[in-house]
Amino acid sequence: MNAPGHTADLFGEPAPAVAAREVLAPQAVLLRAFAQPIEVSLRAVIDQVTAQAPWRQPYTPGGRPMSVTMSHCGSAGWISDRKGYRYSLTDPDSGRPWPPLPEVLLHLAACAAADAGFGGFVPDACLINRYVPGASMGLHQDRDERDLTAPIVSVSLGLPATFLFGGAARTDRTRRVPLTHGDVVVWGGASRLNFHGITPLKVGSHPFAGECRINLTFRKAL
Ligand code: MD3
Ligand code: FE
Repeated sequence: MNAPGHTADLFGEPAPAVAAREVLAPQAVLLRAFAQPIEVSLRAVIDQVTAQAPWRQPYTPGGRPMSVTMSHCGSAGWISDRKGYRYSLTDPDSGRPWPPLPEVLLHLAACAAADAGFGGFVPDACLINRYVPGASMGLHQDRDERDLTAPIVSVSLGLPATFLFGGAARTDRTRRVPLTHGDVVVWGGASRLNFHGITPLKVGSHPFAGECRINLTFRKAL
């Protein structure tokens, strides 16, 4: 699908039939700036969600603080505590269900997934990670979701970051992929269990998120 309000429209050019795509690996597709046309709605829904489920710093099961802060929406939220990593139907900080997954986010995730060849993607969890300068995410796999045939859709917002894209084994060599505001990546099938991470965020400022980077990941967790 065309990203709504694509800037090409402003210049009277025909909108591209599909977004510009870069294939990172089999079934890992980067859609550059795909989310940019709806950044104003994204800012609004992130503010709504984080008003209901405030940013919090997760701790590893070993008791070490992670450097990102997180919020969640959807029927399931990812949590980490002394008992391990898992999805929970309620926010442990409030005891209430997570805020609902806004329609605009469901639509964005489904459109991006369909563009990358994963039709019918209906996520039930959206993890929201916030990075400040120096914050990073070490190499890991995402394997807490029940249905590993569903893709993960990620949306990068605010400051740029360097994404580390590895292989099926922790020791496989990693590729560095710069991700900037509005970039959307769909990871499924053959790449769904690849190791990945984010290098320490560099200092900077961006109109969308000030001195931060925000990443949304859409998952089918339940
Ligand atoms: C590749 N987040 O929340 S998003 C995470 O930018 C996470 O905050 C990073 O890794 C971030 O778990 C990276 C891109 C991403 C997400 C899931 C993947 C890439 C992936 C799953 C499999 C392969
Ligand atoms: Fe991950």
